[in-house]
Amino acid sequence: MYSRAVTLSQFLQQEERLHPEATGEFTSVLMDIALASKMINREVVRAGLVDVLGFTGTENVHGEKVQKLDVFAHQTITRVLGSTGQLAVLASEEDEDVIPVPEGQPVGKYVVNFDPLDGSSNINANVNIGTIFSVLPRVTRRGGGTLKDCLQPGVRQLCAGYVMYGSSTMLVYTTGHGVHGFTFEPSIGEYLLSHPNIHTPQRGRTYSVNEGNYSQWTEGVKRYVDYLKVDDDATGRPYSSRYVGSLVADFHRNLLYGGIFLYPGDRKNRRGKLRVLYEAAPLALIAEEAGGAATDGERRILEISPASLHERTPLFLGSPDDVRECETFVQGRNPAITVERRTH
Ligand code: P6P
Repeated sequence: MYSRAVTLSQFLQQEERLHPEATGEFTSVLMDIALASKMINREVVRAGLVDVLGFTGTENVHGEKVQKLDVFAHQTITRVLGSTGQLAVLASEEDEDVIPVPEGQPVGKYVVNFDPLDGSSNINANVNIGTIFSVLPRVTRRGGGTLKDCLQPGVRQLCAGYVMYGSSTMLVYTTGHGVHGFTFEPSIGEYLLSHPNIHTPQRGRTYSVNEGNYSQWTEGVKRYVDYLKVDDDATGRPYSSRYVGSLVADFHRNLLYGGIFLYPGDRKNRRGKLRVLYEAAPLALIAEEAGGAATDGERRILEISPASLHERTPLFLGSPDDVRECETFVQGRNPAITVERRTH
């Protein structure tokens, strides 16, 4: 039944053999992330049954109500990864400060920034949610890792990936040698290679944005989204609007089918809503490795050096031709293009 199946562990070992200098430590970090995701997946798929839903009555560092699954995912990843001796420090969306390796545990040479359960507002509606992770080399030389180890530009990432919990749970990652997707087979508890070498289409026909924020957008973003809606067969417009409101789900669909995801800054939040370290940067590495692009409207996401752990950034992410075209509107470089603005 599984004669041709390749597990995540077998795939990582094959990858490791391509790099004689590899020590296996990095592979074990990825396997630990996969283990934590299996533990989270077990609770996510049962969420509607064991009253894990609902609020803990506490709030996270962003003043957002924290739901039990968020806390469980955060604690699971912190516990599994913190006790392996591979990490110097961790950072989570759910924690205001960095998370040191527990007292008495050996300190390793890697750093993991993660969003334990992105899309949490969708938990109660059984809509896809996800874990996003970013693996970096530590930059400090001795002792426990510090904030400096976490605050690195995305180009320094050794690995980036996400786990999408849904109708089937998938783990997608890159180490700079292709983007590879694995589908979880619960009956054997293994991730099986299902999407080797993912490449995103040069251009898509889909855009993903919360149009409820239209009135807050800059003129350039408004013109771009209006432009996508104009009926023009020659340029493949109008595009279809697809917006789940769960970053991992919207990104994953556009990665496979093509298209662009936008979370622009606006009058209320100039930097937008999404965070650099554990949302934009890991997905930007995956997008670029799959042939796509990721920008804040002016520069590559991967070149942003965040000054703080939860720094936000505008995000335009997806098929390269779509992202480049979007940038020309955001930067006001194509005033000649007339765009009908729908008033209804
Ligand atoms: P809005 C979920 O809360 C999240 O962080 C991302 O998963 C998602 O892309 C975005 O926020 C949705 O935000 O403002 O459109 O609800």
